[in-house]
Amino acid sequence: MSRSRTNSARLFSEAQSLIPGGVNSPVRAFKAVGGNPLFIESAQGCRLRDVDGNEYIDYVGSWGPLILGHAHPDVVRAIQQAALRGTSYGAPTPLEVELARKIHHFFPSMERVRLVSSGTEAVMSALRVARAFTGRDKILKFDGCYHGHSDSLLVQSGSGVATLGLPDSAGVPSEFTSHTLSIPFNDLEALEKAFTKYKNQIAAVIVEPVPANMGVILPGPNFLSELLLLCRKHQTLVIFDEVITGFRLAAGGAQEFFGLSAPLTCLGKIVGGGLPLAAYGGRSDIMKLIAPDGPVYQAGTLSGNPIAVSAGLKTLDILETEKPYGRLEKMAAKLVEGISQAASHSGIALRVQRCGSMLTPFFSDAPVTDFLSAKRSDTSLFGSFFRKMLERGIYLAPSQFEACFVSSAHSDQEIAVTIQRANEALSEVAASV
Ligand code: KE4
Repeated sequence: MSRSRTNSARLFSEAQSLIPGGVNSPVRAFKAVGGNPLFIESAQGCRLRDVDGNEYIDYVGSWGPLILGHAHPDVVRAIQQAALRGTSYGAPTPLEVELARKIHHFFPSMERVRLVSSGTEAVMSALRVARAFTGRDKILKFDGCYHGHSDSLLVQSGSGVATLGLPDSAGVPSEFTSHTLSIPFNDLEALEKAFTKYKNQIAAVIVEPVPANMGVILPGPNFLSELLLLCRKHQTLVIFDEVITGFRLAAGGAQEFFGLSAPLTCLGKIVGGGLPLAAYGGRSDIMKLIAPDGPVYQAGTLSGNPIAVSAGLKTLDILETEKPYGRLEKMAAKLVEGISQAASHSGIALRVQRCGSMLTPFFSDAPVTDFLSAKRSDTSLFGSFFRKMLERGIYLAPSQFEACFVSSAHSDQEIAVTIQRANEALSEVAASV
């Protein structure tokens, strides 16, 4: 039974006459999965409601921030109370000190923290201070990882760049990316070769410790620890881009999850509780270079604004008291098991890769270990699966090169319903090939 989408369609056509692609961020456009984007009216817990009154179980969670689900009452109350005291002062507040202390508590490697308004800003700033600290220019990233849309990082990017099949981005002069190296994820040999070729030139290696922007890909058993050792040997800093993994894999992110420590870390999404807030930070001897203490300039009108900080603080407080990670892990594992069984019943080659409560169904019969193998998966089957799940009221990430997220607002009941709907959808997909 197809759902009415007339209001979404009308709004999308109007939006396209005012906003590029009708969306304020490309991945929302459904370009890779076909059909038009839904316009959302409201959300509560793990459910979205679109402007045509259709309801969906949501596994996007605003691309990661909503680990507690939508409109958590305590988070909403914190936002309301903060707003009554003013929305932004452009001056320091006690809340920012409290949030910096809490971030340091969960991420001991972040001895000093600077709050900003987006993950892109956090990464841009971390790269700048890494270059200043080392006096080197080159940055090394991994194919398929996405670190926001700053010019020098739009090289072999994942997320929306991969979703749209863009080579990189127009409008970025080659000089701006001439210091950016990109090698395959999970390839330590390529990293060693880069260090040999660019001896003493690489300021930092930036990595999503568990990439989610080419779909969820697991680091090889010793990849991250070996990467950290190699970088230390070559006096190259490591930036763990934990915009997605931070507070997602564990309260202390991938660093707690794997028992590692990075000189610099970027956070976003969950740390802002769904409001525009991100952070970068790390060793105090590096961060002391940031203005006004040092010569590295970085600033922001709304950095650390009390509304976003209140939402972030309340979110971290709830994560600290409720400790949902074991339950999130169990629900996500059950979901993966159920979808995998459904795929094998229908004879579809599907591997669901998961780390903690983030997961991606790859239509591939081989393990997906890097960008090349991710791009070998059948994106048209993914699109067909996405549309059939959407028809059945399940809202997955509208791209093969993204992650789905389970929140603490999901329950075993929603997981069971999702598995049932995946069974139906995959049988239909199998029948159509
Ligand atoms: P923002 O500038 O979008 O807040 O963060 C950039 C960023 C940095 N690092 C990582 C690992 C990220 O995943 C992101 C942003 N993630 C995408 C989704 N994969 C945001 C969604 C969008 O672009 O609309």
